[in-house]
Amino acid sequence: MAETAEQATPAPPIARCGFVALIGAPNVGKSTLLNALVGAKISIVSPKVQTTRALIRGIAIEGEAQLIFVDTPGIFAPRRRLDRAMVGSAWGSTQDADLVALLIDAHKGIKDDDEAILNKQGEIRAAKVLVLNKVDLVDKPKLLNLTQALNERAAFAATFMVSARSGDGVADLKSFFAAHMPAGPWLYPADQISDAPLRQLAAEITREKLYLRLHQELPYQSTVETDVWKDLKDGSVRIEQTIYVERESQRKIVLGKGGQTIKAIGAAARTDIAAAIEQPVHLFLFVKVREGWGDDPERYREMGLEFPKE
Ligand SMILES: Nc1nc2c(ncn2[C@@H]2O[C@H](COP(=O)(O)OP(=O)(O)OP(=O)(O)O)[C@@H](O)[C@H]2O)c(=O)[nH]1
Ligand SMILES: [Mg+2]
Repeated sequence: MAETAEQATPAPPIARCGFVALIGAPNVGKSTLLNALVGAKISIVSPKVQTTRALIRGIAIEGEAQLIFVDTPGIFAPRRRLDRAMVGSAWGSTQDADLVALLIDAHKGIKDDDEAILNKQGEIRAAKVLVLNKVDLVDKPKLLNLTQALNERAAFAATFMVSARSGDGVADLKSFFAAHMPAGPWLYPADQISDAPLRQLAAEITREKLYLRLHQELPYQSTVETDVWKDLKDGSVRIEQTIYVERESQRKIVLGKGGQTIKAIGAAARTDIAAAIEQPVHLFLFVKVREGWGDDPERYREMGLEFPKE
């Protein structure tokens, strides 16, 4: 990843480079699509809504184009301060994008959150494409009706039908993006696929395992931070992370009976972090109660989000 910058291949003489923002309601498959477009796990995925919390960039090369994909938090009607920060960052991504891809879950169809997003498409200056995702779950005739209904709602330059999970249609989508990027020099070395610091990537992986393990309300009341990252002489890394929750009762849930839950989360996270950084990892997880962390500006800085005033 970032460490390999020195070995970069130079950009071709007639280069293209641009930003593609992936937006949509929660759970439509934005992060899965980002990972499929880049061909590596950059952004965490879970069956729960509101998994992605901040903008995550994944970088790919297609021909002479460098594509910088921006995965975004799902857009929904925000209630809490954290929701507002997440939704604000998602809309913000559309302002800096050369192309905006609006994802719709083709299986679920047009829901309230999609409606609200469609109503604001006029505010996006960049060209827009429509991406119907999860087509592996839908019959063809339904897709055609949905395509028609959506294209009546906003001016999309093109419509794509993909399955981010199986990879179906993703190559065509990527070619389209590449052909529509503006001319300009590459912004990243050719072999760089992410710009996230490893500490952040590691914290996200642990949060994913927490989400996958605990299915109740809890995930939204938790956040993970990497406190210590120490390279050891034997080539391994010692990583210490804190899982913040809001109440003692939640801390007990994360720990589990005899510490079983946290142990399982730690084991799963350690394996994935080690694979991501290609080094052996010693992972130490701590769980702390921090009441109202959702109103603490420092937590937002750690997540890469702006702190909304209210
Ligand atoms: N069947 C099917 N499931 C998919 C597809 N793409 C994503 N999913 C599943 O949908 C769920 C949500 O995927 P994510 O990629 O986390 O969705 P997201 O839009 O990033 O969600 P938020 O970050 O919460 O906004 C996961 O369980 C994915 O495995 C697809 O093409 N087909
Ligand atoms: Mg996501």
